[in-house]
Amino acid sequence: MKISHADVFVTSPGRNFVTLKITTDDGVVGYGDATLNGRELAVASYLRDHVTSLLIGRDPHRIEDTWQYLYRGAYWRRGPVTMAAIAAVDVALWDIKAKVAGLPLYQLLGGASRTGALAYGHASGFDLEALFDSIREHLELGYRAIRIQTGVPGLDSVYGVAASTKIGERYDYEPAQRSAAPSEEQWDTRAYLRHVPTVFEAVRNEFGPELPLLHDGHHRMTPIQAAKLGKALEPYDLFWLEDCTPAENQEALRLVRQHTTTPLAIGEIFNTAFDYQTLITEQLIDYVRSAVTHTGGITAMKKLFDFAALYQIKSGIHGPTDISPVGQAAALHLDLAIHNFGIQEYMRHSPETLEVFKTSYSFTDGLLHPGETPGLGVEYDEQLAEKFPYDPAYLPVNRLLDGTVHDW
Ligand code: CS2
Ligand code: MG
Repeated sequence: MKISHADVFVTSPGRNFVTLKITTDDGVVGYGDATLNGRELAVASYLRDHVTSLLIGRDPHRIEDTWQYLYRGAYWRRGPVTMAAIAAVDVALWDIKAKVAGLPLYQLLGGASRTGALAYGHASGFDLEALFDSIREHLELGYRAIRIQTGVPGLDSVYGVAASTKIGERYDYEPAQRSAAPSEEQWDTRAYLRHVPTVFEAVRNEFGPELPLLHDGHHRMTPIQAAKLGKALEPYDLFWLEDCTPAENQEALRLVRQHTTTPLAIGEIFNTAFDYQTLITEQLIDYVRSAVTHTGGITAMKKLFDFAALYQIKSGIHGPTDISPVGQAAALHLDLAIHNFGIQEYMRHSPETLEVFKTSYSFTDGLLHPGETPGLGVEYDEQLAEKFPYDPAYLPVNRLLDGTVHDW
């Protein structure tokens, strides 16, 4: 069996996605997600101009060898563009291997360790009333764990707070304002730090102590600010506080960790296990947030989770709507199979996205399941995809009130 074709598709059914399709000489097709929000065409070019021709004629079953060939062979290692491209190849090859075996992919990863993957959804509202409506709507949909984001008094908009809280109306809300140039938002950390604990207090009073609650700090705090927030949130028993600091400086998490028992999750912008080396070996975090799409695919993620498991650190795979259904399906197969599963982010794609990508995963009583279709269980409708051409859209830029550019 040999790879005979490798094609890259860019489409925008609601938002932009990059998909790699690998076809074998006996007609088996595998898909991989190569979407990098706001930098989609860079990954498409990396694949088209530097990778697809190298795949032709290779044995699709040699997944580890192909991974090492692309990672080491390029000489230039790591980085989000490279690792998204490698991930797409890796996931497409796993899709092919599982289809040839006639098994859902999770069976090749060791089989199911659980009946389904606990998912969390994004509730948000600019004020408490809108937030409570959004939480209720998520509970009605069956979510058993909920991320909470709100507006901050004095700021006009905050990234991660939906323009409309009604699912279906404008659920696919990130970036908050999609435009050909990044929109600009304002930020005030002191106002945020004062406000967030009051929000969690109100949510606990309204919804009780049991519901697992999460919060995303989006890299906006310094270590001492993050320590302060983690400590202030302890009475509200968070499932996790995400991306409290820009964790390129892994050592910074020592300070946060010394001050708070609020569980910490980090890693959606990381792309290799090396980004976690100190965080994992010193047990400075509790959850690994990488996306399969941005961290080298299933091969690399399986190794990363096995490494994390040695330190009782669990998974919390990144699953926003800028991960395509192909990337989301890959995550669900891992979630079902690995022992140290923690939680899976599940934002739900728009109806247009789900017409182009036909999925076989399900969401029942708060649990996701990848389904029993051989392979990943996602089909890509090429003809329909062509009706949604690439639409430049960027994530926002954040500025402090004095105009200084800040993390968002
Ligand atoms: C967010 C993401 O899901 C999350 O936790 O941080 O929505 C993130 O902002 C986007 O994926 C960026 O592309
Ligand atoms: Mg996040």
